[in-house]
Amino acid sequence: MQMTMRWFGKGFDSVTLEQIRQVPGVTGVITTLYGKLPGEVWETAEITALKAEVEAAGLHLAGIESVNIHDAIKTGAPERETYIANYITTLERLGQAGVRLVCYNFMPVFDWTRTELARKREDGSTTMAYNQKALDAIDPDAMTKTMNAQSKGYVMVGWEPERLAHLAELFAMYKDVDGEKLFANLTYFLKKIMPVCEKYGIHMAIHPDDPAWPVFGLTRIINNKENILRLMRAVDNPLNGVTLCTGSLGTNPRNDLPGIIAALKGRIHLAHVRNLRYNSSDAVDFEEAAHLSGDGSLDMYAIMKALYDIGFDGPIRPDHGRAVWGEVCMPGYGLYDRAMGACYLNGLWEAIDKGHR
Ligand code: CS2
Ligand code: MN
Repeated sequence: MQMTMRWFGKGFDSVTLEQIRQVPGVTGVITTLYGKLPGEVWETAEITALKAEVEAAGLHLAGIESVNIHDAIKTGAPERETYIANYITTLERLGQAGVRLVCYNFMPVFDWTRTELARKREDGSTTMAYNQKALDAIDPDAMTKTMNAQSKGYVMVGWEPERLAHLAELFAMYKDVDGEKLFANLTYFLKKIMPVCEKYGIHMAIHPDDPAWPVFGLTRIINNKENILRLMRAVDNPLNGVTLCTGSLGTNPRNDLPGIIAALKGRIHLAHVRNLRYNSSDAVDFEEAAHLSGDGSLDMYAIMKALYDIGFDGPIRPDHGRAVWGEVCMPGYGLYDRAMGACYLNGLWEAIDKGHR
């Protein structure tokens, strides 16, 4: 595996490439052109500049997270053909620049959803948290406003104000989109892009839904072993793979993470490894814990061992971190806690590896 960290780009991220370079064992970044809206074509010059910037800092551009999918593709609207063509152009340009990994998600309207961005923990750190009762008590509009109000001025992943300004229209677009339709639209899209992926060896890695159940009545389909395997079979090409995000799949305590990893051998192209703490057995309330197993509900050793056992050799990144030591950063994406996470995951991997010799 290759240990990486996510970086949002200069002007968007509070963390610098120079800081990431100094985290022991981190050799690459997972990055994106953060200002791009879903559906926009990426320019070759912007892609090559991004790559050059990362490499000048002594790091490797390990993959793009994300090239986001336009809602017309997700809903199967007639304009999807234009947006699929745009997506193919972007993939073509990424492929020409040597990019071989692209993460994306297929969640309707909202990306990940939390009801709190800075819940205070007993050690004084703050973290993102979810409470189903709190979610049920508000409407999507209020949710968008509170998310953006708590984001300390940072534009958060998947919560672009430009797009969410049209919330009512977005919800109307998804009115008749049930799980089956969404699945059909996803496979339609994947089949169309597979030729360009084949041409350049681009590994597509779908990010699971977070949380792993419908929110605000919008369906969610990438949320358990069965559904993910169904997608792997529907487009049975090794380039159609997944981002194994433990914090997203792990929101559902019934998801057996090591079992899911074993079942996806050969199809995991990127791993997001982070811990969660369930504050109730049915995950009605959970918070994002430190990466350490002992701080949360997930067994991080078992997760890393399962990745090791399938011979995973792609990029891993710590995922959301807490805000610690007074750091001012985008919620979930400060330097300190994620750097601790990277060191811990590297330590687990070293121990597992040495135990095998
Ligand atoms: C999130 C997502 O859990 C995560 O990694 O921060 O926003 C994720 O980057 C996207 O869903 C991937 O498209
Ligand atoms: Mn993730």
